Amino acid sequence: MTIEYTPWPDDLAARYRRKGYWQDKPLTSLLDEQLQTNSQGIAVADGSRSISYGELASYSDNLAAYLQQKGLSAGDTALIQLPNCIEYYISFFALLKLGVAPVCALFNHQQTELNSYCEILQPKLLIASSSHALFLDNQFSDRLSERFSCLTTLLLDHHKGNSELKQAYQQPMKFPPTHLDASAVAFFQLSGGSTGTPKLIPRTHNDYLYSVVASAEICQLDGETRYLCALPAPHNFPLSSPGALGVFHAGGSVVLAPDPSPTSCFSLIEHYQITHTALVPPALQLWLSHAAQAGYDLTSLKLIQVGGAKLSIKVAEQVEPILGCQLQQVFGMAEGLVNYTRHDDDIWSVINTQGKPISPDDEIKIVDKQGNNVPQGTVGRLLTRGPYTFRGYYKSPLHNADAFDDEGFYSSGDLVKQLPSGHLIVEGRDKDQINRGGEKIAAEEVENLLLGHNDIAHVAIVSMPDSTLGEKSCAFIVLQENPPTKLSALVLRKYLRQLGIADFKVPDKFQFVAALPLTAVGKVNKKALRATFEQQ
Ligand code: OOB
Repeated sequence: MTIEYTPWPDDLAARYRRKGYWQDKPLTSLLDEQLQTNSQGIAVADGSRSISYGELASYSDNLAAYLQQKGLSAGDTALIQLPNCIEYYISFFALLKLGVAPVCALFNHQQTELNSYCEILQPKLLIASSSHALFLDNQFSDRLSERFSCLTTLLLDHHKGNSELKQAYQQPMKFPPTHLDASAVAFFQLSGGSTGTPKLIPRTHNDYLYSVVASAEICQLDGETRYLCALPAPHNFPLSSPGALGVFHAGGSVVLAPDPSPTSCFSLIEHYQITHTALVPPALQLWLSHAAQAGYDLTSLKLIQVGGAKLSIKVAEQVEPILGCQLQQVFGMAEGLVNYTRHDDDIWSVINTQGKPISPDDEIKIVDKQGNNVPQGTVGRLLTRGPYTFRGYYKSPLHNADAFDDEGFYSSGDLVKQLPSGHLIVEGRDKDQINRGGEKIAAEEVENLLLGHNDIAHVAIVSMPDSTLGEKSCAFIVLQENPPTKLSALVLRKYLRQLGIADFKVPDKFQFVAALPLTAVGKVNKKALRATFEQQ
């Protein structure tokens, strides 16, 4: 059985192979290579524990064999939700070795998100952690198993003490290497989204491995790299840009932090002599303001990557003087395209641009509303295709018809301009999404949940400027006539939390209005709603 996805056209696939981007090797090959030469080297540490490359390889073999015995096989899918811990990479590689494609939920996702992923993927396996409130007892996992009959295997990781997951990966078992088709789907990335239902992004072994290997080279990772993974481990940035997978490819070590706060990270930087890390802009701001008085030695840091949301020039300028290391801006997306400022870029480009694409074969179009190319240096909508940019969301033909142009370019929803050097500057966004300090909120998803409330007639969620997060979210609410109860922000927050959505999606502000402004064609005029904050 194979997992369906929209393939690249034959001529482009042939080109990507000819140019050596696609090597027809599975993603797991980066682990096999370390096993040959560096099996004693530390692959991952999470504060109190560490495992070598040899252990990562054998633990993931053991788990793959255990899951095979339980009936999982190539072409199946799985849902993983784990905090930043060693078990995340063991599970990820075990599933890849089996040919089972996981979607890796973020740890702050709640029942609404997990239900949606199960709905789309119909996974056979769930790997979750009892350190998440949803899995403290069996209520939610029982409900999932009842609702999704495909879900036959649940592996819970008990944070402290023994668990089925730990027993499974520690029990030595032979897992004979199986042939993996490198053009098949390896796993699913999560889309930041701009629609009512979350979308999944199939990533193949070939395309993902290329982005990892090329990124590791651009960021000059090597066996001495010690990378602090403080953002959620499954996110595309800390996983592949070059992220943990790039570090594994280079034979360095990944150190996991529970979150990107200075309190969690600074002692780890000193202890492990961290050389590289990846942050979102709000976390960088905290690092800058705490570096001096924290009393930790941060001098091992060589490179701080910052991405996920626009970095202000003022903050970018402070990185070298305060943290004493190089800044790299990263503008990427789970759908594929990743841009980096380079080591040999001039200071101006590092501070003022969001970098240039990984690959000479990343094709960029910048177009106006009618789809015509704009003159160079003019702001327009960014479209892209290339050797690691996907060609379609999983099982979403209608949405795909809008998300791609007729040449197969993906429309990212970002407004950018390109300099003659190829560097891109992100100027804004033309998608119904709020970027809350790097965490993406699809407005429609939360609007639909609020519309489920009996007393709400209309709702529109837009971004409002915020000095720390860049943007926060505001819900404009029109109540039904004569609602029986008095609705307040407090009541609506509680309502959303009871439905179970990630906390960052709960609007920061609720504004009750008599009516929503409409455009000439009768759509909600979100531009006008956003403008109300500019006037304040
Ligand atoms: C990364 O991936 P996603 O999928 O969470 O979000 C992608 C979107 C982009 O389309 C853009 O709107 C925004 O996030 N974004 C940035 C940015 N980096 C991402 N906007 C302005 N400046 C930046 N530097 O966020 C992601 C994936 C891989 C590497 C880095 C970030």
